[in-house]
Amino acid sequence: MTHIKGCIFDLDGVIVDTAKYHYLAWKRLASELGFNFTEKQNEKLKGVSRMRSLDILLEVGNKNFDDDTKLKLADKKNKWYVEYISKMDTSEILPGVKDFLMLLKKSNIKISLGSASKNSMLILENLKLKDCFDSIIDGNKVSKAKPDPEVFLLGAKELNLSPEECVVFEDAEAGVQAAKAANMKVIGIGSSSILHEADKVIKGFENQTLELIQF
Ligand code: B16
Ligand code: MG
Repeated sequence: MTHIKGCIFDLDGVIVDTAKYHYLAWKRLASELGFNFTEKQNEKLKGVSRMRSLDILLEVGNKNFDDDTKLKLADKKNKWYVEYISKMDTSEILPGVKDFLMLLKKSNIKISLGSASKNSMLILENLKLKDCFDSIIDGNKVSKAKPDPEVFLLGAKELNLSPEECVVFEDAEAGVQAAKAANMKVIGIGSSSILHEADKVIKGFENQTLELIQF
């Protein structure tokens, strides 16, 4: 039996549903560039870095730009996205998440964030969850995007734990692969048909107990 001493949480899609705000901002950019962007196409951007997301969007619209223009476009999208997430509050924390974090704290299990988002800090502050975390690893601290394990390995390191002592909570396929590459247990949040590589898959944190992190 593996004794889990640390939990590493992805942010978007696990703690909060920011995908809808990313979608609104990318859709606005697409519309400015003269093409439509559907919610289904937005699925491909989940868990993916900002610049890779832009590349996927531009592929959809069949558009090509030089690197400098691409940086400006990503920046524009981010400004709109930040406008949306600035209005977030604690009511947007996904059901059961706060209670589960409290349960981990009470049980002396260490907690880290492992997110690709460079806006993680602003989101955690608005959700009033920053103090729950012993370590926060976000898109500003890593150079390699998921499925590279860097974000989760850094999390374990900051918690002073070995990867084998940690479990990752992820909603995206690339994130599940990153956790596996880090040699960690992984619990998928969402559908088991998409997250089939995860050790367990749950719909959400409502009514979960410590049994969840027993393997
Ligand atoms: P930003 P996660 C990811 O967060 C999102 O799922 C993904 O859609 C987004 O492109 C990425 O963060 C970068 O976000 O533009 O705010 O830096 O799921 O790893 O918490
Ligand atoms: Mg995610």
